Amino acid sequence: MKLVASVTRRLSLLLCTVLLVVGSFFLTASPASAETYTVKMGTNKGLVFDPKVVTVKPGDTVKWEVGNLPPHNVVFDVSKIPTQDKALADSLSHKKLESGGKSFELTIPADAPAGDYSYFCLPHRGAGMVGKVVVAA
Ligand SMILES: [Cu+2]
Repeated sequence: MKLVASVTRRLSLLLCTVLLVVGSFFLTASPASAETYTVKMGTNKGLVFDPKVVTVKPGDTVKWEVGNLPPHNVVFDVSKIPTQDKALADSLSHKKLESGGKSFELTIPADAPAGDYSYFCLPHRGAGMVGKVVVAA
């Protein structure tokens, strides 16, 4: 009887382990996992977007965080996006100037054409505060 109880205990432990492993697989393998990329606006490197270039897929999100030397914003350059579509550039842009501690996000539209999307910070463009979102196919 002692042996049966021991085997039953071991089997139930094994079953629990299998259920946990299989369950964790479903938790981590979330469907087509969209990513969020964070870009710092103004760092101890000065008036920069850091990182300067992020490569994303449609459905991913870019989060811009105001760092040093605010205010900052993000204006997509209509002449430097794949379709030169002013409405698209405007819809992607965050023209409101944001002060320290603020952040804002952009989810790349599912139908965004692949290519390079260059942007700048309006008050600091002349100082070289420019960045790029590369939308991969
Ligand atoms: Cu700026």
